[in-house]
Amino acid sequence: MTDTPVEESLFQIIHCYHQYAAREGDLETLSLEELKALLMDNVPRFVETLGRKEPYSIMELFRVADKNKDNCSLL
Ligand SMILES: [Ca+2]
Repeated sequence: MTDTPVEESLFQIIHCYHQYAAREGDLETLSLEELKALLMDNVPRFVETLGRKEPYSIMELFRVADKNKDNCSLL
């Protein structure tokens, strides 16, 4: 059985996450720099929208998503 389009998209997102998470430090988490690179390289229009219309910057997005509150990585 082949993957559905949604499954294929999810696998691509997971693969992308791991590619960027492995760039520095913990291989399983995204640093702020890794998150910035992932967003700028893969969803530039989304990032542009954040800067123009939404009060959240990438830093704010990172802070909110920082579940363990270590200010240095996202899981
Ligand atoms: Ca990392």
